[in-house]
Amino acid sequence: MGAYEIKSLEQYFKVYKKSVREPRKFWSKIAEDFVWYKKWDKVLEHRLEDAEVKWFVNGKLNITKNCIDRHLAKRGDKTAIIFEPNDPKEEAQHISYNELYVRVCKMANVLRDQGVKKGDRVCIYLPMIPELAVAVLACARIGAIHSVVFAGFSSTALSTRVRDCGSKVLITSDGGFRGNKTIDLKSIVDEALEDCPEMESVLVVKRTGAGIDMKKGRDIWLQPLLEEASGESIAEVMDAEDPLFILYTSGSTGRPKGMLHTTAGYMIYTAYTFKNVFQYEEKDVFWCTADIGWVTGHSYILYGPLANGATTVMFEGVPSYPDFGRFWEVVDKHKVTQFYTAPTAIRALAKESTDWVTRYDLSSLKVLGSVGEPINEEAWHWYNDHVGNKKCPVVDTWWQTETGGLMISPVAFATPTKPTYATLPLPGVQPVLMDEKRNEIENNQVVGSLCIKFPWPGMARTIWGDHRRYKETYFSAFPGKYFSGDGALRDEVGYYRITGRVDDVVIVSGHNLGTAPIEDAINEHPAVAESAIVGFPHEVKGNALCGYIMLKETGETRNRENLTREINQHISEHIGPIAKLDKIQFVNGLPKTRSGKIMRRILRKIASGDTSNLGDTSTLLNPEVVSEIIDSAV
Ligand code: 6R9
Repeated sequence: MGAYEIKSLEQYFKVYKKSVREPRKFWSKIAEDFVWYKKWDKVLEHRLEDAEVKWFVNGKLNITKNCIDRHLAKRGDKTAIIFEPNDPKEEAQHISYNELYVRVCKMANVLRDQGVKKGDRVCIYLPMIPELAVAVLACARIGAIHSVVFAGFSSTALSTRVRDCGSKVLITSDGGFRGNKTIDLKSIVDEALEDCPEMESVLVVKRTGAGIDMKKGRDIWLQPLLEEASGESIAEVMDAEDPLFILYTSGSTGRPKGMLHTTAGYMIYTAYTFKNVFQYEEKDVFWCTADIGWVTGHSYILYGPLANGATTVMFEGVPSYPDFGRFWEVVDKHKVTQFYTAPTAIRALAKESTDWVTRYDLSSLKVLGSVGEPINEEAWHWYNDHVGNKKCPVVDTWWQTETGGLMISPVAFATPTKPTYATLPLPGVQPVLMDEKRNEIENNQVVGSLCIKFPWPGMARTIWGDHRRYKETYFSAFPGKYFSGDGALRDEVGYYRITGRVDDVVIVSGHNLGTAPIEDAINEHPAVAESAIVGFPHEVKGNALCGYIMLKETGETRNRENLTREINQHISEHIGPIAKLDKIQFVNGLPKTRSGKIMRRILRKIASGDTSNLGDTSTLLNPEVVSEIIDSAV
């Protein structure tokens, strides 16, 4: 693989220009590097205003041929997946491409024996164990559509998803290990399936050895079936636009949206972005700390790395177990070269002593990545200084479940980085900023709603079962353009900084204020651990700001009034007096989704004094903090 590789800023600009001028030629040249049963007739067909996009029309392929089979001749003994268990005392597993091939084929045969056919949906509710990767790839091998549900989700969330995609087979385990906890996954599944009468079989992986109920006629232990199964399995011939997976993402309102990704475009896009942004080389060991239950895990633990024949780390545990050095211990142990994590993890670790970092040898690291939310300046510097030793470019990658792969991001060693900036669009990505009157803003040093005006291969094609909602959510606010729901600022050289969801922008006295930069400013105060800013209605200003602030030491004895004054002064200095907070509430925790995002929607309601209907709180990691915040509301 190597078409349009980027090794310098100059080359980036050249490649980018090519991708915009001749997108069809550009992507077809990259697509040539993959294995096809039959090449495409046409590179692209699209009508964005109708949310209709097709890439590599009539091309035929199988993604597992590209992620596994084609590597066997050259890299059969190379490690594809390093499995690092939750408990550091349990031995890590090195799964070679040869072994992965056999394991995926076996699982594919088991699924076929269960009657799973091309186009059927298979839900996967597993902890971060090798069987999760194998199950995902086995679905892809037989053309079944996988729908991975993050194993931290509740039974309600699971059953909603199982029903929405109409899955008749579910793969789960007896349980999972996370830090010092054992999670009883199977009983969550049992509860979820009470509402899913269509479910026919549940394949159960043994992981914890906990005694569980096996429902007769429905539940089957997986390992004995795998042992029996053949290690060869023919890969289904898939159309380029055949569905590969459904992955649910929560909307700001209503039911979760089952984002549907298809085969060829997604494969090519994740592979190309992986290779270039992280400057992946053959001997590298890539570690993305996300869970495969999120899109980041799909694209940058599995498909992107495997399509490149890379070694990818799969970590079962958490950053704080058995201690705060766990990430760095794993980097040292497996000589990780690229490390990709989320700002929430960085902030949590930055609260602890740097001794946890310095006691390990991190000299193998070359590139650091960030994803999931805007990274604040303080966290960026901590990451850059203490983890990267100021030698590893920090790629702040902006993208979404809907985009399939990285969209705006530095290319390591090519794009000069700038703290809190995702910097420049990747090849093939044509971002635009839109103003309130729905006009494209041409100049720099502006803020606006971030849209993409031309299709890219990795984009989702629809919402499962609801194309109209797909069109309405993403293609109607700015007709003919994909609307990301995020706001962004473009600086004087054209670098993008994501300011947060557009619904996180608050207009105070006619000024657009992104909540993320205000939070940045507050977080720089030495006593503050984390904060969330929301707007609430104000008679004179239209909106005013309320800050929910968590202190590093919850028992902070300093006078709260002084602290309030200091924080506001900090904001005045960093953003301007306009961004000062009208209300401050010191809290013990912030309501977060299981992927670590602060649920500002809930805080917004509390701040405006409307706690009657807080909407769906079932995906919160810590629902208990909500009542705590309401009870002590100012
Ligand atoms: C990949 C992923 C998408 C939303 C997105 C944006 C936020 C992600 C970001 C970022 C600022 C970054 N987001 N990466 N904001 N800088 N580097 O996270 O997908 O879970 O669908 O979330 O996350 O708000 O719209 P997803």
